Amino acid sequence: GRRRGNAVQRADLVIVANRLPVDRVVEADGSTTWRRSPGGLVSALSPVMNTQEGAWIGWPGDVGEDLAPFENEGMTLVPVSMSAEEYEEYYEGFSNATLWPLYHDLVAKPEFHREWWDSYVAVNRRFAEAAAAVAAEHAMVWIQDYQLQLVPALLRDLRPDLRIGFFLHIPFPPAELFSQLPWRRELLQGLLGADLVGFQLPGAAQNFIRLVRERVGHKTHRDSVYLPDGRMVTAKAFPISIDTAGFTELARSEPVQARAKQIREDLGNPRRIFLGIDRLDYTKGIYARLRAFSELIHDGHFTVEDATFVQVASPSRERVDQYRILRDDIDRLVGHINGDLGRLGRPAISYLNASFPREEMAALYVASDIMVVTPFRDGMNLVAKEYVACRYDDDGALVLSEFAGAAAELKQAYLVNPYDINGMKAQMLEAYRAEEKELAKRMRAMRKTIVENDVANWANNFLADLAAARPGHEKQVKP
Ligand code: GDG
Repeated sequence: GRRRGNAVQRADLVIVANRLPVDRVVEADGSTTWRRSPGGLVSALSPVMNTQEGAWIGWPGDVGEDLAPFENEGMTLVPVSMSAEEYEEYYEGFSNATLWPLYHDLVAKPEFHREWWDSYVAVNRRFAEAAAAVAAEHAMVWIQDYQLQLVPALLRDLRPDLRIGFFLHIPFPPAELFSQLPWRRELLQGLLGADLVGFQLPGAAQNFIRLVRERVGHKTHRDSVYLPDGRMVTAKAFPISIDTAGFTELARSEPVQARAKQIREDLGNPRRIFLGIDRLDYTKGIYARLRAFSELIHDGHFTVEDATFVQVASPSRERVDQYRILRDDIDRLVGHINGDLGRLGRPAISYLNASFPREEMAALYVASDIMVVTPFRDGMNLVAKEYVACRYDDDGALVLSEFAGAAAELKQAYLVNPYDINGMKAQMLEAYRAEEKELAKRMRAMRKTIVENDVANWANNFLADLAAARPGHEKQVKP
């Protein structure tokens, strides 16, 4: 990308997210360029961004550097700088060791540190200032996720003319859990700076509304909050989705088909391949699902020749303590299971602690018979939807936790409670034994769901509601 110095075009649509939608690439001659990162959010938003003057504000991925805004594939990218200390306190600390476990049902114990909070406030302010500087008059600003919950209010203070939207990608906890947070009121006030606050599920929106009523004392009715200054905030569910057509096309492509066949052969052409794909995260229930699978072999329901489990765990947040502990636990469990149950050239579990290109992911989805998605709590879970998108022949089974947001839509999955190992074993076995006709009936219904609600629908629905919201200053009734 080329620098444009100070001549940054003011934008009508501004996305504010922790990360910029690009990754730095160092060319052979040592120069750096930027390549669009593969995320679903970028592909969902780039059509809308290209029809308007769009800007994206985010952290470029390296600490301690100051980069000027630049143009990339039709949008202005505005890098926000972060020191190494801020990265530790705002990102690894408050975002991922305080908010992440607190918002996921306390699956791990959240840590509360006042210095982390101070950093969170400082970094949120920097993002808000960057947004205020780049947004055109009456522009729409859409802020993403739990790292930036103070940005709506900080931005409204600077720019009351803007329409401000916020979307939370992770669950929003019930009052009983959220209330542990020493800064609960500040966070709620931060979110209330938005005109529209979006969640994955209606229950999360209700949790938010109840907390605002009880902890901030504002009047609420159904999905609306009425502020003393006459402004109104709407809290509503917008279940996120994937580029369904894009995944289906990729799955059907010749290279992915060939690679899927190769994968089955490499695994020794077992009758059934089970698959798990997750960021290596304690919310995802990887440990419990591998135990359930190993017990099915141990109990004699099938052998390692009949069935094998491929678990991809992509490295994530590796410097956060809880993630290191989890990695060690899973290393030990996989070693134990393969040592106990594996035969020469036939491990029970093929465990890959690595990231792969999108094409390889698609080939794994195509190659596998039973996708196992068992989070203890998950905002949505896109992996479940991606698997369904890749099963264009209406075959394959999805085993899905009822605690993933996706379960509200993918009702025909083999639903499980990941805390109930025996229940999980029963559903995995049922999926293993299911007749083709039964699988096709379920898969057809799930495919219909994700064709009807893809990520473009998600983005358009949110932006249409935000466009219809009246920005705060117009609603103020001055005595
Ligand atoms: C958060 C919420 C919500 C994973 N490993 C590789 C790879 N992936 C891709 C998957 C999928 C995405 O990453 C993971 O999305 P999930 O939804 O499954 O989970 P989180 O990362 O926790 O996402 C979640 C989501 O935000 C969106 O709102 O659904 O609930 O927790 O797309 O395919 N992709 C590639 N290589 C990998 O190794 N290329």
